[in-house]
Amino acid sequence: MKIGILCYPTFGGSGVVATELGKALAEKGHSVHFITYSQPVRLEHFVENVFYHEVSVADYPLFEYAPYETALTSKLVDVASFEKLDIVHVHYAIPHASVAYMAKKIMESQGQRLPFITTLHGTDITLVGKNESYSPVVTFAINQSDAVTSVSDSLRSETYANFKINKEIDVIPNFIDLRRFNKQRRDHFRRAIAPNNERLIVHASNFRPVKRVGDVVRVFNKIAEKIPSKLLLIGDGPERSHVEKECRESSACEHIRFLGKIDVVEEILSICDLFVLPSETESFGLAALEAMACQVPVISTNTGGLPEVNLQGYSGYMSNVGDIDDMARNAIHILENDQTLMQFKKQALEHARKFDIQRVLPIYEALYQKVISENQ
Ligand code: GMT
Repeated sequence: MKIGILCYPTFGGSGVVATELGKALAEKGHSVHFITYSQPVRLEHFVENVFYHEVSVADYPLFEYAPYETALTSKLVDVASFEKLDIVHVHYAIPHASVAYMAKKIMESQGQRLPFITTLHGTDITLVGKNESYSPVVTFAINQSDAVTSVSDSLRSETYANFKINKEIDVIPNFIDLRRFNKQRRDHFRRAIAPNNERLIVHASNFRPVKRVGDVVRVFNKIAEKIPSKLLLIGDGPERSHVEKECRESSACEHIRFLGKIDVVEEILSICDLFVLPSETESFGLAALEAMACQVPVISTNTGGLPEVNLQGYSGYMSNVGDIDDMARNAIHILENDQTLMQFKKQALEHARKFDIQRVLPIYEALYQKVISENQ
């Protein structure tokens, strides 16, 4: 198949899922065309059958806001016509679903077909999409999609609850490439970061308010009171300076390290003992799954799709949003005993295997085939 993919190219989960899916499809022999405004972060190496088309937005003094959607639509039409795309898969509804709809209509006017699938990822529904400045367009574009998928049951229900959707939404969970995300031997890193064999706690996110990174620090302070530990914070974003301030004021400040945006997150995860994800809302929690694949148990909230990823008492524990004491109690339970920790690590990996990309990829391929044949 010849597949076009629209996504955000940044560190966000939806862009990561789109890129990993595209690479895996290309490995199976499909031609995959990414169309976005910069090189997707996970598209770091040459992959046969993967093509990247950059969207450039022509500026003009009249524009207070440069019309990215128009430029993206034009690029999609151009690529679809020239490459003879069979289908377009858009990740994150805003603005990609309405862009794909517009492109489909333009192609139709030229006597060509361009069906599209919309995958909902979370904030396009739960935070941004339901805002009245976007919701009419999001609703329309979802309903016009040839197929709609969501990354968890929870997100599917939220979509039906918040929008007037007259289409079936298929749940296709996010996935993990276990060839990349697995526990690697990085003992020298561990010795450098935790010279006295302290426990290593980790968090990775885009440091947006919804991630509640301050709670990670609060939970860590409580853990560090009981168990010698270090905290590694991976990522960057709008909340980082607040969190840094909070760290400086915390009792365990000297044990907290900000690593910023690093590409090889799996190498850091490989040396860690516990992942903390205290999000306000999380439609799936891909970062938690990446940790579990590297044998890192997860302390998370029980919001959104997290219960579909983190199994209570098995791959880790879940607590109510903001319940620092409960999160710290559960963390200490996992960390205080070597045997318990080993057991949770093993179980985290076992559960992560259920999301192996090799299981999920054929589901997407079958959906593409179905949509293409319905549109012939
Ligand atoms: O979490 C973010 O802020 C990024 C966002 C995105 O769209 O890039 O992530 C969403 O999609 C991920 C991939 O499907 C999910 O794992 C995240 O749970 C989801 N984020 C939220 O729902 C807050």
